[in-house]
Amino acid sequence: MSESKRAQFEEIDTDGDGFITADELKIYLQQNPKVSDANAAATFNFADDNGDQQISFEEFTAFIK
Ligand SMILES: [Ca+2]
Ligand SMILES: [Ca+2]
Repeated sequence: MSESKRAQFEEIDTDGDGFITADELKIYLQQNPKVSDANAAATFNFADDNGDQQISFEEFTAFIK
């Protein structure tokens, strides 16, 4: 369970720095062309619980559970 979340997190975190940025999330979401820039940004802001413009693994797991 947590293993698959980690794998998904690492798939989105393309530069491997341990945080997902808005650009990384947008690129991931737009693999599905139905996701607009605005929706990607809204998803990012929702997941970024502490507002530091990065999604940590902790925030990510809270977001997708
Ligand atoms: Ca990253
Ligand atoms: Ca954050």
